[in-house]
Amino acid sequence: MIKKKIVAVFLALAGMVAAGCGNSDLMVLTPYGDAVIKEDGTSAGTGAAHASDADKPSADVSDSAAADVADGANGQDASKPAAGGDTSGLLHVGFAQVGAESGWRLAQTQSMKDTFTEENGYIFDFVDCNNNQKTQLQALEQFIENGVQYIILDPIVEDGYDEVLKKAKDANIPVIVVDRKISADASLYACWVGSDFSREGKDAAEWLAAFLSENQRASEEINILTILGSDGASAAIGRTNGFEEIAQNQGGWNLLDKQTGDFTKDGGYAVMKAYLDKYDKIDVVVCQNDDEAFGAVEAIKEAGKTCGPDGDIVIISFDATRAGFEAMIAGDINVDVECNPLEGPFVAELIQKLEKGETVEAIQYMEEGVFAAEEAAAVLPSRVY
Ligand code: GYE
Repeated sequence: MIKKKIVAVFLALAGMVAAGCGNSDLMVLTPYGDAVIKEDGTSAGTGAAHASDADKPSADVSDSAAADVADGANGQDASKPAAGGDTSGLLHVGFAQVGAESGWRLAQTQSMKDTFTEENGYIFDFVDCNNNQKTQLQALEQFIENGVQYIILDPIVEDGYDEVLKKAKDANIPVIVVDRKISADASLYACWVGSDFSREGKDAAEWLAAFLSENQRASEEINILTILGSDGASAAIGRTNGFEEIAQNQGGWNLLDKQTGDFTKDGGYAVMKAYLDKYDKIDVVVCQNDDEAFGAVEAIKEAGKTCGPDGDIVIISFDATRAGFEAMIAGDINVDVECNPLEGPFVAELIQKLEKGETVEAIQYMEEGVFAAEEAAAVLPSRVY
Protein backbone atom coordinates (compact mmCIF):
# COMPACT_ATOMS: atom_id res chain seq x y z
CA MET A 1 0.00 0.00 0.00
CA ILE A 2 1.13 3.49 -0.76
CA LYS A 3 0.25 5.15 2.51
CA LYS A 4 0.18 8.91 2.48
CA LYS A 5 0.26 10.22 5.98
CA ILE A 6 -0.48 13.78 6.73
CA VAL A 7 1.42 14.51 9.84
CA ALA A 8 -0.77 17.27 11.18
CA VAL A 9 -3.78 15.04 10.99
CA PHE A 10 -1.93 12.16 12.56
CA LEU A 11 -0.88 14.36 15.43
CA ALA A 12 -4.44 15.48 15.82
CA LEU A 13 -5.47 11.83 16.00
CA ALA A 14 -2.84 11.12 18.61
CA GLY A 15 -4.09 14.07 20.59
CA MET A 16 -7.59 12.70 20.44
CA VAL A 17 -6.48 9.37 21.84
CA ALA A 18 -4.75 11.12 24.67
CA ALA A 19 -7.56 13.52 25.39
CA GLY A 20 -10.27 11.01 24.65
CA CYS A 21 -12.29 13.88 23.25
CA GLY A 22 -13.49 14.49 26.76
CA ASN A 23 -14.90 10.96 27.01
CA SER A 24 -12.97 7.82 27.86
CA ASP A 25 -15.18 5.75 25.55
CA LEU A 26 -14.09 7.63 22.52
CA MET A 27 -11.03 6.38 20.72
CA VAL A 28 -9.66 7.16 17.34
CA LEU A 29 -10.93 5.31 14.34
CA THR A 30 -8.42 5.10 11.53
CA PRO A 31 -8.95 3.26 8.26
CA TYR A 32 -6.41 0.69 9.35
CA GLY A 33 -8.59 -0.96 11.92
CA ASP A 34 -6.71 -0.08 15.06
CA ALA A 35 -9.39 1.47 17.19
CA VAL A 36 -13.02 1.64 18.10
CA ILE A 37 -15.37 4.43 18.96
CA LYS A 38 -17.48 3.19 21.83
CA GLU A 39 -16.67 0.75 24.55
CA ASP A 40 -20.01 -1.02 24.17
CA GLY A 41 -19.86 -0.80 20.37
CA THR A 42 -23.34 0.63 20.11
CA SER A 43 -24.90 3.96 19.42
CA ALA A 44 -27.73 3.42 21.87
CA GLY A 45 -29.22 6.67 23.01
CA THR A 46 -27.99 8.46 19.91
CA GLY A 47 -30.69 11.03 19.41
CA ALA A 48 -33.29 8.30 19.39
CA ALA A 49 -35.74 10.42 17.44
CA HIS A 50 -33.17 10.73 14.67
CA ALA A 51 -31.14 7.56 14.72
CA SER A 52 -32.87 5.90 11.77
CA ASP A 53 -33.08 8.97 9.61
CA ALA A 54 -30.21 7.87 7.37
CA ASP A 55 -32.46 5.14 6.06
CA LYS A 56 -35.25 7.44 5.00
CA PRO A 57 -34.02 10.03 2.54
CA SER A 58 -36.18 13.11 2.61
CA ALA A 59 -37.04 14.78 -0.64
CA ASP A 60 -38.43 17.81 1.07
CA VAL A 61 -37.34 19.40 4.28
CA SER A 62 -40.95 19.85 5.34
CA ASP A 63 -41.44 16.13 5.85
CA SER A 64 -39.78 12.98 7.23
CA ALA A 65 -36.19 13.44 8.39
CA ALA A 66 -36.21 17.19 8.17
CA ALA A 67 -39.36 17.39 10.24
CA ASP A 68 -37.31 15.97 13.09
CA VAL A 69 -35.13 19.03 12.84
CA ALA A 70 -38.11 21.32 12.88
CA ASP A 71 -39.43 19.82 16.11
CA GLY A 72 -36.13 19.89 17.90
CA ALA A 73 -36.01 23.54 18.81
CA ASN A 74 -33.04 24.22 21.07
CA GLY A 75 -33.06 20.66 22.30
CA GLN A 76 -35.95 21.51 24.59
CA ASP A 77 -38.65 19.64 22.73
CA ALA A 78 -40.11 16.62 24.53
CA SER A 79 -39.28 14.43 21.52
CA LYS A 80 -35.60 15.11 21.93
CA PRO A 81 -33.29 12.66 23.66
CA ALA A 82 -32.51 13.74 27.17
CA ALA A 83 -30.09 12.65 29.84
CA GLY A 84 -32.30 11.94 32.83
CA GLY A 85 -34.96 14.13 31.23
CA ASP A 86 -32.60 17.09 31.17
CA THR A 87 -30.74 18.18 28.08
CA SER A 88 -28.69 20.83 29.86
CA GLY A 89 -25.01 20.35 29.35
CA LEU A 90 -25.50 18.55 26.04
CA LEU A 91 -24.22 20.24 22.92
CA HIS A 92 -26.83 20.60 20.19
CA VAL A 93 -25.30 19.73 16.81
CA GLY A 94 -27.03 19.62 13.43
CA PHE A 95 -25.62 17.61 10.53
CA ALA A 96 -26.83 18.29 6.97
CA GLN A 97 -25.71 15.13 5.20
CA VAL A 98 -25.50 14.77 1.40
CA GLY A 99 -27.67 11.67 1.15
CA ALA A 100 -27.32 7.90 1.23
CA GLU A 101 -26.06 7.33 -2.31
CA SER A 102 -23.08 5.09 -1.59
CA GLY A 103 -21.42 2.68 0.79
CA TRP A 104 -18.93 5.43 1.61
CA ARG A 105 -21.74 7.78 2.56
CA LEU A 106 -23.35 5.23 4.88
CA ALA A 107 -20.01 4.67 6.61
CA GLN A 108 -19.57 8.42 7.10
CA THR A 109 -23.10 8.76 8.49
CA GLN A 110 -22.39 5.92 10.91
CA SER A 111 -19.15 7.53 12.03
CA MET A 112 -21.02 10.74 12.86
CA LYS A 113 -23.87 8.96 14.62
CA ASP A 114 -21.50 6.82 16.66
CA THR A 115 -19.59 9.92 17.70
CA PHE A 116 -22.35 12.41 18.45
CA THR A 117 -24.15 10.32 21.04
CA GLU A 118 -25.88 11.50 24.15
CA GLU A 119 -23.28 9.59 26.20
CA ASN A 120 -20.61 11.67 24.51
CA GLY A 121 -22.49 14.84 25.38
CA TYR A 122 -24.50 15.68 22.28
CA ILE A 123 -27.97 16.14 20.94
CA PHE A 124 -27.61 15.23 17.28
CA ASP A 125 -30.00 16.38 14.57
CA PHE A 126 -29.37 14.47 11.37
CA VAL A 127 -30.87 15.38 8.00
CA ASP A 128 -30.40 13.22 4.92
CA CYS A 129 -30.68 15.80 2.12
CA ASN A 130 -31.25 13.22 -0.61
CA ASN A 131 -28.61 14.76 -2.87
CA ASN A 132 -30.77 17.85 -3.27
CA GLN A 133 -29.11 21.19 -2.53
CA LYS A 134 -32.45 22.92 -2.00
CA THR A 135 -33.26 20.44 0.76
CA GLN A 136 -29.82 20.97 2.24
CA LEU A 137 -30.18 24.76 2.29
CA GLN A 138 -33.56 24.39 3.99
CA ALA A 139 -32.09 22.03 6.57
CA LEU A 140 -29.37 24.57 7.35
CA GLU A 141 -31.94 27.37 7.71
CA GLN A 142 -33.90 25.12 10.05
CA PHE A 143 -30.84 24.36 12.17
CA ILE A 144 -30.25 28.10 12.55
CA GLU A 145 -33.88 28.70 13.45
CA ASN A 146 -33.75 25.88 15.99
CA GLY A 147 -30.71 27.44 17.62
CA VAL A 148 -28.33 24.51 17.31
CA GLN A 149 -24.91 25.28 18.77
CA TYR A 150 -22.87 23.81 15.92
CA ILE A 151 -23.62 22.93 12.32
CA ILE A 152 -21.86 20.19 10.39
CA LEU A 153 -22.27 20.63 6.65
CA ASP A 154 -21.32 18.07 4.01
CA PRO A 155 -21.94 20.20 0.93
CA ILE A 156 -23.58 18.45 -2.00
CA VAL A 157 -21.96 20.86 -4.47
CA GLU A 158 -19.30 23.55 -4.12
CA ASP A 159 -21.35 26.67 -4.83
CA GLY A 160 -24.42 28.30 -3.34
CA TYR A 161 -23.90 28.23 0.42
CA ASP A 162 -22.75 31.83 0.98
CA GLU A 163 -26.08 33.28 2.08
CA VAL A 164 -26.95 30.59 4.59
CA LEU A 165 -23.41 30.61 5.98
CA LYS A 166 -23.71 34.36 6.54
CA LYS A 167 -26.91 33.73 8.49
CA ALA A 168 -25.18 31.08 10.62
CA LYS A 169 -22.31 33.47 11.28
CA ASP A 170 -24.70 36.24 12.28
CA ALA A 171 -26.35 33.80 14.66
CA ASN A 172 -22.92 32.88 16.09
CA ILE A 173 -23.26 29.24 15.06
CA PRO A 174 -19.91 27.82 13.95
CA VAL A 175 -20.16 25.69 10.82
CA ILE A 176 -17.79 22.79 10.31
CA VAL A 177 -17.63 21.74 6.68
CA VAL A 178 -16.84 18.06 6.18
CA ASP A 179 -15.86 15.83 3.27
CA ARG A 180 -16.60 17.97 0.20
CA LYS A 181 -15.37 21.52 -0.16
CA ILE A 182 -17.27 24.74 -0.81
CA SER A 183 -16.42 27.85 -2.77
CA ALA A 184 -17.65 30.24 -0.05
CA ASP A 185 -15.14 32.52 1.63
CA ALA A 186 -13.30 30.73 4.45
CA SER A 187 -14.32 33.48 6.89
CA LEU A 188 -17.89 32.16 6.68
CA TYR A 189 -17.17 28.82 8.34
CA ALA A 190 -15.01 27.58 11.18
CA CYS A 191 -12.98 24.93 9.36
CA TRP A 192 -13.05 22.03 6.92
CA VAL A 193 -12.11 18.39 7.41
CA GLY A 194 -12.08 15.91 4.56
CA SER A 195 -10.05 14.30 1.81
CA ASP A 196 -7.58 15.66 -0.70
CA PHE A 197 -9.55 14.69 -3.79
CA SER A 198 -7.04 16.07 -6.25
CA ARG A 199 -4.33 13.99 -4.62
CA GLU A 200 -6.62 10.94 -4.84
CA GLY A 201 -6.98 11.55 -8.59
CA LYS A 202 -3.22 11.89 -8.97
CA ASP A 203 -2.67 8.70 -6.97
CA ALA A 204 -5.00 6.85 -9.33
CA ALA A 205 -3.15 8.11 -12.42
CA GLU A 206 0.24 7.38 -10.90
CA TRP A 207 -0.86 3.84 -10.09
CA LEU A 208 -1.98 3.43 -13.72
CA ALA A 209 1.32 4.73 -15.09
CA ALA A 210 3.24 2.27 -12.88
CA PHE A 211 0.88 -0.58 -13.79
CA LEU A 212 1.27 0.02 -17.55
CA SER A 213 5.00 0.25 -17.23
CA GLU A 214 5.22 -2.99 -15.19
CA ASN A 215 3.18 -4.69 -17.91
CA GLN A 216 5.36 -3.34 -20.73
CA ARG A 217 2.46 -1.23 -22.02
CA ALA A 218 3.95 2.19 -21.36
CA SER A 219 4.35 2.98 -25.05
CA GLU A 220 0.88 1.71 -26.08
CA GLU A 221 -2.12 3.86 -26.95
CA ILE A 222 -4.39 3.55 -23.90
CA ASN A 223 -8.07 4.43 -24.21
CA ILE A 224 -9.47 5.72 -20.92
CA LEU A 225 -13.08 6.41 -19.98
CA THR A 226 -14.18 8.12 -16.79
CA ILE A 227 -17.42 7.66 -14.91
CA LEU A 228 -17.68 10.91 -13.01
CA GLY A 229 -19.20 11.44 -9.58
CA SER A 230 -22.06 13.88 -9.04
CA ASP A 231 -21.97 17.13 -11.04
CA GLY A 232 -20.57 20.02 -9.04
CA ALA A 233 -19.35 17.86 -6.11
CA SER A 234 -15.82 18.72 -5.05
CA ALA A 235 -15.02 15.01 -4.74
CA ALA A 236 -15.72 14.58 -8.46
CA ILE A 237 -14.02 17.82 -9.49
CA GLY A 238 -10.86 17.09 -7.50
CA ARG A 239 -10.53 13.49 -8.64
CA THR A 240 -11.00 14.54 -12.27
CA ASN A 241 -8.49 17.38 -12.11
CA GLY A 242 -5.91 15.33 -10.25
CA PHE A 243 -6.15 12.42 -12.69
CA GLU A 244 -6.02 14.67 -15.74
CA GLU A 245 -3.04 16.60 -14.44
CA ILE A 246 -0.95 13.43 -14.44
CA ALA A 247 -2.60 12.01 -17.58
CA GLN A 248 -1.65 14.95 -19.76
CA ASN A 249 2.02 14.13 -19.29
CA GLN A 250 1.60 10.52 -20.39
CA GLY A 251 2.29 10.01 -24.07
CA GLY A 252 -0.35 7.57 -25.24
CA TRP A 253 -3.26 8.13 -22.86
CA ASN A 254 -6.47 9.01 -24.71
CA LEU A 255 -9.12 10.40 -22.37
CA LEU A 256 -12.06 9.44 -24.58
CA ASP A 257 -15.05 10.50 -22.54
CA LYS A 258 -16.37 11.45 -19.09
CA GLN A 259 -20.03 11.17 -18.09
CA THR A 260 -21.62 11.38 -14.66
CA GLY A 261 -22.74 8.25 -12.86
CA ASP A 262 -23.85 10.34 -9.86
CA PHE A 263 -21.82 8.23 -7.41
CA THR A 264 -24.38 5.40 -7.66
CA LYS A 265 -24.32 1.80 -8.87
CA ASP A 266 -27.22 2.44 -11.25
CA GLY A 267 -25.44 5.48 -12.64
CA GLY A 268 -22.21 3.53 -13.15
CA TYR A 269 -24.10 0.76 -14.91
CA ALA A 270 -25.94 3.13 -17.28
CA VAL A 271 -22.83 5.13 -18.23
CA MET A 272 -20.77 1.97 -18.78
CA LYS A 273 -23.48 0.45 -20.97
CA ALA A 274 -23.47 3.57 -23.14
CA TYR A 275 -19.64 3.51 -23.31
CA LEU A 276 -19.66 -0.15 -24.38
CA ASP A 277 -22.11 0.67 -27.17
CA LYS A 278 -20.05 3.61 -28.35
CA TYR A 279 -16.40 2.58 -27.97
CA ASP A 280 -14.82 -0.59 -29.37
CA LYS A 281 -11.46 -0.47 -27.66
CA ILE A 282 -11.67 0.32 -23.97
CA ASP A 283 -8.50 -0.18 -21.94
CA VAL A 284 -9.25 1.59 -18.66
CA VAL A 285 -12.38 2.75 -16.85
CA VAL A 286 -11.92 5.22 -14.01
CA CYS A 287 -14.94 5.00 -11.70
CA GLN A 288 -15.06 7.87 -9.23
CA ASN A 289 -16.46 5.68 -6.46
CA ASP A 290 -16.95 2.01 -5.59
CA ASP A 291 -20.69 2.01 -6.25
CA GLU A 292 -20.16 3.23 -9.80
CA ALA A 293 -17.48 0.56 -10.25
CA PHE A 294 -19.91 -2.17 -9.17
CA GLY A 295 -22.40 -0.97 -11.81
CA ALA A 296 -19.70 -0.69 -14.49
CA VAL A 297 -18.42 -4.20 -13.80
CA GLU A 298 -21.95 -5.55 -14.13
CA ALA A 299 -22.40 -3.83 -17.51
CA ILE A 300 -19.00 -5.09 -18.74
CA LYS A 301 -19.81 -8.68 -17.79
CA GLU A 302 -23.27 -8.45 -19.38
CA ALA A 303 -21.60 -7.30 -22.61
CA GLY A 304 -19.46 -10.45 -22.54
CA LYS A 305 -16.24 -8.54 -21.83
CA THR A 306 -13.79 -9.01 -18.99
CA CYS A 307 -12.23 -6.66 -16.45
CA GLY A 308 -10.02 -6.62 -13.38
CA PRO A 309 -6.50 -8.00 -12.91
CA ASP A 310 -7.09 -11.01 -15.20
CA GLY A 311 -9.44 -9.26 -17.62
CA ASP A 312 -9.15 -6.94 -20.60
CA ILE A 313 -10.42 -3.71 -19.05
CA VAL A 314 -8.58 -2.13 -16.13
CA ILE A 315 -10.97 -0.84 -13.46
CA ILE A 316 -9.81 1.96 -11.18
CA SER A 317 -12.07 2.88 -8.28
CA PHE A 318 -12.18 5.30 -5.36
CA ASP A 319 -13.34 4.94 -1.72
CA ALA A 320 -11.87 1.51 -0.82
CA THR A 321 -14.91 0.46 1.14
CA ARG A 322 -15.16 -3.10 2.40
CA ALA A 323 -17.31 -3.93 -0.65
CA GLY A 324 -14.60 -2.40 -2.85
CA PHE A 325 -12.03 -4.72 -1.27
CA GLU A 326 -14.34 -7.67 -1.85
CA ALA A 327 -14.66 -6.70 -5.53
CA MET A 328 -10.85 -6.59 -5.80
CA ILE A 329 -10.61 -10.02 -4.21
CA ALA A 330 -13.30 -11.28 -6.63
CA GLY A 331 -11.07 -10.10 -9.49
CA ASP A 332 -13.36 -7.29 -10.71
CA ILE A 333 -11.43 -4.14 -9.70
CA ASN A 334 -7.69 -3.53 -10.18
CA VAL A 335 -7.08 -0.78 -7.67
CA ASP A 336 -9.03 1.22 -5.10
CA VAL A 337 -7.89 4.67 -3.99
CA GLU A 338 -8.97 5.16 -0.42
CA CYS A 339 -11.26 7.92 0.76
CA ASN A 340 -11.60 7.79 4.53
CA PRO A 341 -15.19 8.41 5.73
CA LEU A 342 -14.48 8.13 9.47
CA GLU A 343 -14.72 11.83 10.12
CA GLY A 344 -16.92 11.83 13.24
CA PRO A 345 -14.12 11.81 15.83
CA PHE A 346 -12.22 14.57 14.00
CA VAL A 347 -15.28 16.77 13.98
CA ALA A 348 -15.99 16.11 17.66
CA GLU A 349 -12.42 17.09 18.47
CA LEU A 350 -12.85 20.33 16.55
CA ILE A 351 -16.11 21.14 18.31
CA GLN A 352 -14.54 20.48 21.70
CA LYS A 353 -11.69 22.82 20.82
CA LEU A 354 -14.09 25.53 19.67
CA GLU A 355 -16.05 25.08 22.89
CA LYS A 356 -12.89 25.85 24.84
CA GLY A 357 -12.28 28.92 22.70
CA GLU A 358 -9.21 27.36 21.10
CA THR A 359 -8.30 28.01 17.50
CA VAL A 360 -8.59 25.13 15.07
CA GLU A 361 -6.75 24.32 11.86
CA ALA A 362 -8.66 25.77 8.90
CA ILE A 363 -8.05 22.68 6.79
CA GLN A 364 -7.49 19.12 7.93
CA TYR A 365 -7.01 16.12 5.68
CA MET A 366 -7.90 12.53 6.45
CA GLU A 367 -5.25 9.83 6.34
CA GLU A 368 -5.60 7.66 3.23
CA GLY A 369 -3.84 5.10 1.04
CA VAL A 370 -4.00 3.26 -2.27
CA PHE A 371 -4.74 -0.47 -2.43
CA ALA A 372 -4.12 -2.77 -5.37
CA ALA A 373 -6.05 -6.03 -5.92
CA GLU A 374 -3.00 -8.19 -5.12
CA GLU A 375 -2.93 -7.02 -1.52
CA ALA A 376 -6.70 -6.81 -0.96
CA ALA A 377 -7.14 -10.21 0.67
CA ALA A 378 -4.36 -9.56 3.18
CA VAL A 379 -5.62 -6.09 4.07
CA LEU A 380 -9.38 -6.69 4.22
CA PRO A 381 -9.50 -8.25 7.73
CA SER A 382 -8.08 -5.05 9.21
CA ARG A 383 -10.58 -2.76 7.52
CA VAL A 384 -13.27 -1.16 9.66
CA TYR A 385 -15.68 0.12 7.03
O1 GYE B 1 -16.41 9.11 -2.78
C1 GYE B 1 -18.75 8.80 -2.81
C2 GYE B 1 -19.83 9.55 -2.15
O2 GYE B 1 -17.90 12.98 -1.14
C3 GYE B 1 -16.00 11.65 -0.85
O3 GYE B 1 -19.36 10.87 -2.11
C4 GYE B 1 -17.45 11.68 -1.00
C5 GYE B 1 -17.96 10.87 -2.15
C6 GYE B 1 -17.57 9.40 -2.12
O4 GYE B 1 -21.03 9.39 -2.71
O5 GYE B 1 -18.86 7.41 -2.63
